Amino acid sequence: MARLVIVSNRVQIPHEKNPRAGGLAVALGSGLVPGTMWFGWSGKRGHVEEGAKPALHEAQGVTYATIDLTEREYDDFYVGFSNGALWPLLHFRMGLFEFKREEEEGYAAVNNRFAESLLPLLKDDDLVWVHDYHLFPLGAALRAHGAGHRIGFFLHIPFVPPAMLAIMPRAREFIAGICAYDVVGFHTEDHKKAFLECVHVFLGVSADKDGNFVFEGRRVQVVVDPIGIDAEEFAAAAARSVRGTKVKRMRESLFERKLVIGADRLDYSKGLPQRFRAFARLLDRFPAHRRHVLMMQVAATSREDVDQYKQLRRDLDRLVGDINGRFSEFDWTPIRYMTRAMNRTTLAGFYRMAQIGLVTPLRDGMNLVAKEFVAAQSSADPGVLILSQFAGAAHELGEALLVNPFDADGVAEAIDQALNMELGERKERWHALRDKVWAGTPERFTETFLAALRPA
Ligand code: ADQ
Repeated sequence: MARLVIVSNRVQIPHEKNPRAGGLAVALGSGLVPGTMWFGWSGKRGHVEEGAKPALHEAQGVTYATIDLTEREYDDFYVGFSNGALWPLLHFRMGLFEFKREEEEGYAAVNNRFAESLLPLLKDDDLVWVHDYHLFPLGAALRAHGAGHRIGFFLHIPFVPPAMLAIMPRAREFIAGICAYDVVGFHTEDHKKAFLECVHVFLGVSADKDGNFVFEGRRVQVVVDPIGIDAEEFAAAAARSVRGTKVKRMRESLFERKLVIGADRLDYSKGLPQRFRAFARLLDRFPAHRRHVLMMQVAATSREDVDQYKQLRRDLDRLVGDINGRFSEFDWTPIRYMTRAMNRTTLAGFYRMAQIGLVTPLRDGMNLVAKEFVAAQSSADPGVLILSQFAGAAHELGEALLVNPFDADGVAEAIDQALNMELGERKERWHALRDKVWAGTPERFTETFLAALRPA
């Protein structure tokens, strides 16, 4: 069988200390089978020798091949174009979009260096699967160096309609570059539709009803493939964790109060200021909940070299201080806020003991926290998932309480509804969600994509 070669910006080698919070690492980590090669950036930066070869590392039958970045490449490719331009734009945040031509060039140059470093490692019949927005032009760069492989691309974040993409200089070339792939995958029909509209507007090419089109002689297939989690494993971790000392300490600290939990990377796409304001709105409008509920937000710091993230962190510190200052009583503080990553098993236990999972991104490709919250619940007394209608997960998890995260009153009302929800309704909603979350395994995600990528 053909070997699978996964390419992503950052490679997560299993022995690495302090694994980072982040959906891609979690999702790919559990889908890797022996024989696979995973290629990408080591996370190290500094001096890079001209023509340096990738470092190779073997673990559990998987080959990890990594390259380092120079400081300049890190600034232009990662901090600049990937996270200062593409990330905000594709999350519909045009006001945060910062375009600099030298960063766009740095982005293209790093993609080119990825291609040059990867190509000598490839065997003729390898299937190459490229992941995420850092590497949009990698397929075209590989082709430019002569790669005739089947190459696929999966985007883990949303895609925008043409009117928005138009703010990107050279939007046409950007879209044309993506068409160097044989297969392009998205989490939802919406993202796929937006991409095909861009193909139509910028390239003048229309897809057939299945999302296939031909551009410059290459047939491109566009697929929808929602990512999932290993629910069985996460549920077991949650069940284990609730018997452990951390959950016990947590329970004691609550004094029978209800717990609303949020866990995210500290990222403006996750809607944290809006979430805190909605919680304050709950306390304002439904004062009976004061002293009987508290919200815990675990926000793992992320992309700390990007200016917008530094600003967000300062804004959140102040906002939480304001809300706690305003509502706290001598024996109750409404919001517990931690800016760090938490051990996955502990987090699973906290999800299980929480009455509400508050997952309210302003835009999200999928959002795995929503699925993890569902997986962690006990069937006897499940908590309620409150989910943003703008998360990709909302397409699947319709039995959650769906909210518009921009509407503080609406979110406050949903929290009130969830706090008052009878056990019967909670069970009914959870059973429906459970079936969907259990069906969407990482293996299914990989298999669906590879079925499209394998040669006919
Ligand atoms: P992310 O934006 O990173 O992923 P998400 O899908 O929610 O978002 O995944 C986050 C992961 O990190 C989850 O597994 C979660 O448990 C973990 N995590 C979050 N906060 C944590 C904390 N404080 N401590 C420890 N762990 C924490 C991107 C896209 C998503 C898409 C994924 C996968 O933005 O939309 O779902 O890729 O495709």
